[in-house]
Amino acid sequence: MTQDLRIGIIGVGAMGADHAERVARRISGARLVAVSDPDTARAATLAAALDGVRVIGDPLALIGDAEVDAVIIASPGFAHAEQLMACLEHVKPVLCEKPLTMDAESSLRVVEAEHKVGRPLIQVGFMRRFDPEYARLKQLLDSGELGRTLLLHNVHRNKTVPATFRSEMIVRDSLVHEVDVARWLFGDEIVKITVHAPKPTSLVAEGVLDPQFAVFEMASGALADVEVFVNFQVGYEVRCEAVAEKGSATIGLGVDVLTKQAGHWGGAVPDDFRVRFGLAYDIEVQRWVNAAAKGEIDGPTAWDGYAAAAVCTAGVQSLQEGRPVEVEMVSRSEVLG
Ligand code: ISE
Repeated sequence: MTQDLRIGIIGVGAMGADHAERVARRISGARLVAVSDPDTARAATLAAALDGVRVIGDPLALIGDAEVDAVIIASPGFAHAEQLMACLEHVKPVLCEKPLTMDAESSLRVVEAEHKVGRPLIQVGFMRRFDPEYARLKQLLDSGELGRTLLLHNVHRNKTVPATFRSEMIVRDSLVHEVDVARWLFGDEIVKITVHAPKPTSLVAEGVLDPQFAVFEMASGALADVEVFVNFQVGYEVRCEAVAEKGSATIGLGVDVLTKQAGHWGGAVPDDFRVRFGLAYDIEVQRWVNAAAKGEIDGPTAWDGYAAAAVCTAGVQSLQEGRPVEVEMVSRSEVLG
């Protein structure tokens, strides 16, 4: 009988708690054994509700713990760099929620450190790649049936976010998903980014630039645009339309169940990403567990995390300076050989 992969989770806020539930109840070949969170009461409550889960106060101690085989990092982005380095030091596979780190420079250091270890240990939580609708879109575009892809139009709306979610976080924590989606769907790097800020909604704190409208220029000359609106009030909506030479394809219309009732028709809008992307997270974590058990990863790499961080670093600068900013990235072969 093969042994379950023993998993420790760092950060049990909304996303970490969701992953804890997932690993404890739905993922096969894995067992949740430890959690860590600065809010020790929150960690203790979660651990008490699940069998055989310890609370380890210090996240670095969790990473080093002899009973933890692999780690999920769901702490805030500013804590990632140190925790990722510790995972590399202990040679433990890690699924790290986005962003990889807060900027291009620190992400590059992580890529270099992983390269020194000699095998991929880091997978980045760009879960949309595992969403069945996105996966079908990717397959369709790659098949060439529609010809060359020319444009992507993206919409990314959250119902609300906490008041601590400032303008730069909209780039680093929300827009970063479309950065990865554009790189992945086009199979190409983003070379320039412009983040426009229209007059903000009156429903956010003074100084928060929400919504934002970004334009990515791909190395091949293709373009992608993204509306990100994190205080949309209505619910969670993520859409992507690819326009190609011989047709277009749209995902995220949310028309799974259409009801007709009392003179009206309609469907439901999910409240947040845990609902909309629940299946994508399940598939992502299951595939990561299967791969980690074999000493591999199966999804977005540290390099993908670095590339996204480089684009977001330029994006934050574009937002602040109100102009297009070229993305600065080292060449892949320079770092990875
Ligand atoms: C959140 O962290 C996510 O990753 C969600 O997918 C995204 O929609 C949201 O804007 C972020 O805050």
